Amino acid sequence: MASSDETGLDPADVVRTGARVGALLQGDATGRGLRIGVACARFNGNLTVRLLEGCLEGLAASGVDPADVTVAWVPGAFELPVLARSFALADVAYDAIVCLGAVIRGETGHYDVVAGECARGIQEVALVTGVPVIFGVLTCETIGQALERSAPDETNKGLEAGLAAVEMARLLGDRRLT
Ligand code: INI
Repeated sequence: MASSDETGLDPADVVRTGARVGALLQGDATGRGLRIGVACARFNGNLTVRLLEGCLEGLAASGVDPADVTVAWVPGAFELPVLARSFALADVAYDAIVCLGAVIRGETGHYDVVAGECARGIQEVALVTGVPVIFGVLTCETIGQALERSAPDETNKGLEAGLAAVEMARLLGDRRLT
């Protein structure tokens, strides 16, 4: 299988293609002033807390003020969409929402239902409300894979989710999209 090193976008290509169009829009990693809601599942909590650590690290590294981050826990991944919806509709205007969870096929007979409905619901909230909702949910075959994807390093999927939240909040905040 190709690694993301092989398939990732070369920044030079962004510059090259951007020079051929009227406007190039992309988010950046400037988190200062952004309000972020983080929904985290308690199920498989020894894994999701590792995602949460990574996410908070990514937000802080982007300059998001910790006082502007709200974390809420739900029982499991199935409940993440309804919490994301409440964040998105809250009077506090969250600029982005991150959903964190871990669904492991070997551990559940209804993996497909939990993982599928979680993903579908999260996307629905984002599309209906227009607030970016980031899918930081591990869907793995084994606990080993889940541990690997929540490792305390730059490959942590919670870290990626935090960075994606800042990027999407900044992109959708561009005045050419408002
Ligand atoms: N919730 C998860 O977050 N991960 C799982 O792997 C999982 N399994 O294995 O079933 C899981 N189930 C709980 C589910 O998310 C709900 O909390 C529960 O069904 C109550 O609605």
